[in-house]
Parts: sequence; C-alpha cells; structure tokens
Amino acid sequence: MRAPRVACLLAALAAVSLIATPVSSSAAAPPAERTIEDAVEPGKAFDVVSVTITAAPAEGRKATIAIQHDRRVDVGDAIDVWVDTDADWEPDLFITGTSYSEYAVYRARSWTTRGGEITDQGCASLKMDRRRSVVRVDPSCLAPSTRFSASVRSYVLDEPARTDDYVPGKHRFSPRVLSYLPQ
Ligand SMILES: [Ca+2]
Ligand SMILES: [Ca+2]
Repeated sequence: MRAPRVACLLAALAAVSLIATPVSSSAAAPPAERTIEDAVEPGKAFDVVSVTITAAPAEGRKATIAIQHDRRVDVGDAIDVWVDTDADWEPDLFITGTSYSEYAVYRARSWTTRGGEITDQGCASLKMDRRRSVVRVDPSCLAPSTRFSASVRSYVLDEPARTDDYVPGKHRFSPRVLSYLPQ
C-alpha cells in the first residue's frame, strides 16, 4: 500500500511543478528568444516567413532580430524595423535599409515619425544576405534596457503598399524578449 501512495504523491508533486514553473517564470521575465512565424504569402513583395528575436549575450553586446524570407534578397528589397527598448510599447529606434546592406538608424518619435539620425552611434546595423535580413541592435544605446520588442516591415521599392509584409502586424510589436541573457 505504501509504495503506490508515495509514487502517487511524487506524481502529484511533479504535476504541480510542471504547471507552476512556466507560469511563475513567464510572469517574472520574458524569454531570451522568441520566433514569430509568419504565413508564406506569394502576394507579398519580399515575403517574411519568420522573425527570431534574441537577447544580447551580455552587457555591451548586441541583440539580434533575424528576419527569414521565402526567397533570396534582390535589388530594390527593403526592410524597416521598429524597436521598443524601454518596454512602453512605443517605438524608440527605427532602422531602415535596402538591399544589400545600406541602412540608416533613427530615434523614433512614433510609428510614423522619425527623430534624429543616429546611424554613426553604433546602436544598430542591418545585413541582408541570401534569405535573411539581420538587425543587430544595442538595446541600451538610448537608455538602460531590460527587455525589448520589435516590429518588421518588408517591402520592395516602387511596389504598391498592399504588397508590404508586416510582422507581427502593422504598428504592432512582438511580445517582449530579455535584452540580455541572465549572467
Ligand atoms: Ca509572410
Ligand atoms: Ca519605447
């Protein structure tokens, strides 16, 4: 009689810990990485199929926003990325670039208004290569940051606005990710 009861108790404890662990950790801190899958859409000019947002490995290092496309980058392909670094769901940085890796970085005043250009401050960079566009960003370049989120628009210069692909959506941020891996 005793052994089954102990086994039963252990199973119950295991079940409780399985339930309790993810709930408490997600309430305390966001994950260090998230991937947002996006539909394959032939009607989009420079289709995005996923965006993976990853914490910087340590203070002073860069976090990454890796955008996967369904084809190789070509002349005229372009990327806009908004980043919220102070966790108020308002854009702080705006990175815009065209193939293959010409880009500019601005402070963002809103989703549609840029502040000053800060490309030479090393806050962020963009590299478009084969099927990937990768933004590397210093989450704390404007102010100390603990979590961040991103929003992506891909498009082709001179193509109509309806062919733009927004992930996770137009003027919408991804769920938050840690700015830095816990040390
Ligand atoms: Ca898509
Ligand atoms: Ca913000």
